[in-house]
Amino acid sequence: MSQNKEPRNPHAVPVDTLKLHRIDDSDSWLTTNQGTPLGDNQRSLKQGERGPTLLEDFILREKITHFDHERIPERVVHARGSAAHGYFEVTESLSDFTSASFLQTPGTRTPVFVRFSTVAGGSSSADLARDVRGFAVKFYTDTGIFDLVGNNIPVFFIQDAMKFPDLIHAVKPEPHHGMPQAASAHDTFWDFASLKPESTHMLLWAMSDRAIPRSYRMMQGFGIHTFRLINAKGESFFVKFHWRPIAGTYSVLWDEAIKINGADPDFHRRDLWEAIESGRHPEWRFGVQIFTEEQAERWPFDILDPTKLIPEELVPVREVGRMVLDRNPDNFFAETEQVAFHPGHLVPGLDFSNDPLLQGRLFSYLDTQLSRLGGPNFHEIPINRAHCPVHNNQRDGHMRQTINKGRVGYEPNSLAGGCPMQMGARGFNSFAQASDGRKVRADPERFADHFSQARLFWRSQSDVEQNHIVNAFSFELSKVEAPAIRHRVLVQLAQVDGSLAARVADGVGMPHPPQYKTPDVLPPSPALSLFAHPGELGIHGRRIGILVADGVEERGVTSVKNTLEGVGATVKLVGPTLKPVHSVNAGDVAIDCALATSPSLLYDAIVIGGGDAALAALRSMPHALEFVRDAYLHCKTIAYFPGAESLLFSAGLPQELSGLAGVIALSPALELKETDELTRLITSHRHWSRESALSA
Ligand code: HDE
Repeated sequence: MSQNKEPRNPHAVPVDTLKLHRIDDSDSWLTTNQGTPLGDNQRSLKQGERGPTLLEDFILREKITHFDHERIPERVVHARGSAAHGYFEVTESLSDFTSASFLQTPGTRTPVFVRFSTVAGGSSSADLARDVRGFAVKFYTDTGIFDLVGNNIPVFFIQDAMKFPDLIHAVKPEPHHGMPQAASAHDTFWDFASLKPESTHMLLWAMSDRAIPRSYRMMQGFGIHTFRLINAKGESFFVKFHWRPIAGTYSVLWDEAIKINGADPDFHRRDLWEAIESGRHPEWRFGVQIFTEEQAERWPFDILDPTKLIPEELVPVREVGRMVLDRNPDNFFAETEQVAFHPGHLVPGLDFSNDPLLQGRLFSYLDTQLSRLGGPNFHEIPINRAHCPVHNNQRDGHMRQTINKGRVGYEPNSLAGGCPMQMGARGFNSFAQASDGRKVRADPERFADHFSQARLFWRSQSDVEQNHIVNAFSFELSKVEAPAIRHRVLVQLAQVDGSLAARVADGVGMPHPPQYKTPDVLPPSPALSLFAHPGELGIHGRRIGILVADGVEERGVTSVKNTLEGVGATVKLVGPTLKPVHSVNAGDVAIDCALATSPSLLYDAIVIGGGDAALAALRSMPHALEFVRDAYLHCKTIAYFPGAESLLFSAGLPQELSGLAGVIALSPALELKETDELTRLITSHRHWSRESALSA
């Protein structure tokens, strides 16, 4: 490059500010990883133009070798995930209960990195699998890293870590043919589940709509296990951790989920990314259920059993903080892939309980990082580094970054003035819990009740949610080939509720199982319904698709778009192609998405623009008919301008539109009462009465 030419990379830092000794004045040259500038990055080094490639080509070998090793082993579970940066802010001091520094003073902010994930699928599987979602939060506190590695469901399949490899082997693709990907609907999963009755409660959650969330932004999070808080006086309290989305808890329908997986397998990943990019920062409230050992003794379930929850009606959730995700990662691999969570990353003021599943996890996560991230120095990868000082005498190891200085690598020492030294009472100290048990492989007595809380969950669901649970069991079991396994699951369900078992049996086409009488140990808990958490955001952050074509009446479309965007919704104009459409009255209208790539599955509600020619054209397009039909089947709000009735009828809507739940006619002038009603309908998410009418 000559002295006068601009560097090719406009973002390059001027070389004089870098003060590097380079061969000329530009930072835009390609180099090897050793900094050697490349003369040619197009061709390998050969013996003549038509000759063999030479082994001596260190440039080619370096490039290909690096490429060959670009992938690291994916997580054995939770391989598919998406993450974001943000902050946690304490809103109510917990100093009476814990000395954890990040929970002391209202207003204190702690940086966080949060990774959401599915469990069973590989890293390239689709987002809308029926599955539990991981909800892992890394708090970079001023006294070290605290990882709250939870899920979006408050209980788990098994009670003891010993069974985790079996559970995962059962749910993962069957080993002989590697199928199915990211799905529990196969024999080995239900074989295992039906032989482990402790899984029953979790099975009901996994077959509920919790397992097909509308968005990561709309999921609750749970620490699941009981943890301990320890205050400055050394007193300990038990605690369960909760995250509640301010966007409310919403899900999609199963028919929608399987279609979204084809239309946009990155649906959740994209949703999270776009929400943050557009400034609609996802937010959760942080809640705690605090209780004492004496309280726990009186309850009919064991608080060390991770297949049980504590109903909020028994111990209310106290909101003490909020978490906001406001920055997308810069690099997926460096951050989302390399982040290493571990329930054993704990700070002073917190401690574990003896939950045997949690105890096993304390071994597993450190162990898995050694093989996934290559060695014991994974804490030096930028995303895993503590934000407070780290001083110890650990040394060396694979890929060590720190260059430790001096000759002292031990403690106690005098040669380094005794540093670094232990902190005593102000440092991390485990709660001195008394323990004098016999060495046994055995469960506490209350671990044996596998059905009371499954029944509690079932009885706490609305009719719509119960229908969806029945449908999900029926779908999954219809994919199970061995009749004996299907039968065992039905017997398992009969111990939860006779009608549930009978309805699933009908759904699968099997005889009804015998009746059981499981007592109602706890009253229903309304908080366990998805519908109990509508959120605080209305239609803010919702996606609305407006269907238009050449000949559209522009006035109404522009008004509805502006109105909905004005209240925080994302609005996309969907046309036959990306070409702007001609309007009858105001020139061309720009299109955001083409119909074939943007089905109504990707929207929370749809609007059909007016204009006779536009509607006549849309009526002849199969994708347009499908757009409307799916929105109707999935119980979404459908708004339409004059003349669109014939498109709705062609798509299969009943001839009598007035009085149809969630279907609203708009006038081109778009009156205030119409927009108010439209906003109310979209806020209510789905119009379930249509679903029952459709299945009747
Ligand atoms: Fe995990 N789990 N798990 N798990 N888990 C992993 O750690 C494991 C369990 C959870 O976004 C792995 O770094 C065992 C319960 C989340 O990176 C691994 C047991 C809960 C994530 C592992 C459990 C979870 C993981 C895989 C039973 C909810 C994703 C890669 C004793 C409270 C974290 C990794 C991320 C990941 C082991 C049970 C949540 C293998 C042995 C219960 C959210 O270490």
